[in-house]
Amino acid sequence: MQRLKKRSWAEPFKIKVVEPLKMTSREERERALKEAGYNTFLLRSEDVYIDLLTDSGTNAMSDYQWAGMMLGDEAYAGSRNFYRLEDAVKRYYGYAHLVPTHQGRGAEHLISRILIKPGDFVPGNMYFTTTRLHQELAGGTFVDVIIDEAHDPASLHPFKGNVDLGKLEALVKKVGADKIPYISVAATVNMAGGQPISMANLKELHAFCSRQGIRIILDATRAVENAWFIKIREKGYESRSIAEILKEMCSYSDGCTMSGKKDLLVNIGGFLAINDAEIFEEARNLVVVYEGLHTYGGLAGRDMEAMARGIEEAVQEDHIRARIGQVEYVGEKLKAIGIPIVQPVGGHAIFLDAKNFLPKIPQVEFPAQTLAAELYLESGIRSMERGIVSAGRNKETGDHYYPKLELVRLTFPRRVYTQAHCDVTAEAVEAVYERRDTIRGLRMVYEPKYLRFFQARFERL
Ligand code: PLI
Repeated sequence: MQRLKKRSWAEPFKIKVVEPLKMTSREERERALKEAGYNTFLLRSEDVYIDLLTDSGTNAMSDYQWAGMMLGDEAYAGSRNFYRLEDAVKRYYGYAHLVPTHQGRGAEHLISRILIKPGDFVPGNMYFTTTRLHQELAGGTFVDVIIDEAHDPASLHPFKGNVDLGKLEALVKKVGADKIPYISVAATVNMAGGQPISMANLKELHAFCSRQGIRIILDATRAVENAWFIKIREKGYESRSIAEILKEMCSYSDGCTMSGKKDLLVNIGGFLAINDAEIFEEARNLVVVYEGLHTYGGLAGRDMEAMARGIEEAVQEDHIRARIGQVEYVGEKLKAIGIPIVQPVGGHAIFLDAKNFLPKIPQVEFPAQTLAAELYLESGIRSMERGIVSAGRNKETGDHYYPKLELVRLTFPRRVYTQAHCDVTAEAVEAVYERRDTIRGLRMVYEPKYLRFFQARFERL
């Protein structure tokens, strides 16, 4: 008799409520894809089998969070859930002041408006779509200061989210520190493949920025996932708790923007947290104009309660181990069959390297957009383009940005899919890979002005 020698890990939860999935026929998917203009954002959710479009707002809440929803205090002003959230943010992230917002981009809007003046430069460890747009709308110019390894899908650097201090220093020399209101630091870096920044790099950055008088604003959207990578990859952090690591990370910044729809295990919500009392005062004034009163910021009381409880759950070690373990499981499967993916595997998603997957399709024919469409057609699995379409256009030249990374993101919502769904996903990717030579690119036939990837439409070439 053969013995099972391996000891597997399993999800640290059991399932109490289920939502049926629908499988469609290839003909139905062909029709749905055409109607959606070959853009997975424009598909109807009911036409999707396994939805790996995003991990944003698609998480399964726990019974503890759902129970908290019933304790929503829906007062217009001074809801008790606001104070619960404020308390949780102070305790786990360590910032002095909190302004809730309806989601992450609400917080990005506020901080960009408050700190950026026309003509300013905002460096960052790679861009995120909404973050950069808010910086540009406020009159700033984004400057990428991430290490070069981040742009190379094959580089095995353990902290591809690190800031290149040489690049930052060069920018300071060129434009002057007074033209740099803050550096925007993402942890993890979504567009680089969910890659973490190291504590050592954060520490060095903090020392440099303190000398120059430049603030650090953390994009803490997936900072808990980043904390996990620090724990398992960075010397000296092996026996520190995720909560401790998270708080230390935040201590090297002046504030953060947060999309609670990721780490914090909710379907909606976000916040701006900041140490500086004057910036807080300004944010509290502005939030009333754009989001809602400063004690709800566009959220219901129950949403704030769910987010406060999500903060507590997010840092639990068995949760975060399983969350990232699931993504790693899919990554290992794909690597084993030779699928080109961004390595090391990041925190929230597998990123297929579309340039290598479909080498015959030039970047102007949107290889990643094409691959996402083909994967849907093959299997009903929805993924997302993170390449030339997402990068948008240079506002000066009007030409596309041509990012080195041309990726398709298979994003795993937290606590939603099982290992069997992961297996089915890997098999679907393999099936597309086997017929890769027959796949043709796309032409863009409709291009919206802002964040074009959401609503652009395409036709097959
Ligand atoms: O979608 P929002 O407005 O709650 O958050 C914007 C946002 C900010 N920073 C980072 C790193 C994000 O990943 C982010 C949103 N991400 C989405 C929607 C995603 O699918 O990755």
